[in-house]
Amino acid sequence: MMKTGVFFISLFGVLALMITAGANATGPDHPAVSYTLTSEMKGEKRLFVGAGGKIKGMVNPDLFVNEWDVVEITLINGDNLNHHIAIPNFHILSETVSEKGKKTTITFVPFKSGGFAYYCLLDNHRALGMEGKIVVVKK
Ligand SMILES: [Cu+2]
Repeated sequence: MMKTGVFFISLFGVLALMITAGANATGPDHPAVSYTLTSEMKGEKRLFVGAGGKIKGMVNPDLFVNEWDVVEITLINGDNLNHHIAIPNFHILSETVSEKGKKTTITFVPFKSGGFAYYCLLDNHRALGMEGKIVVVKK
């Protein structure tokens, strides 16, 4: 009886620790910063457009992040063309979204500071304008 009681108290302690740690942690479920982009076509142009927050309505916005923070970027298909988001400097390539309204999210940790391109390589979209910059600020 006594042993069972001790076990439950320890278990509760461990759970409480896990919950506390979870609340403070950053990780894929707790990004330090998140941005949302929508794909748009304007005539021949293919573009990323900011979909909320500080970058709302901005074309191919600069995305400011801190080095070593967990960063989340969501791309929403806004035009029914094939799109993805690639950031080769951080070894990132999202899934392709092909239908209007479909989303894909990438999560990564920028491990070096500087300016790095993000773009869509599908169907010549990068050459047609679908490219922006991630600005990683040194911590
Ligand atoms: Cu594209």
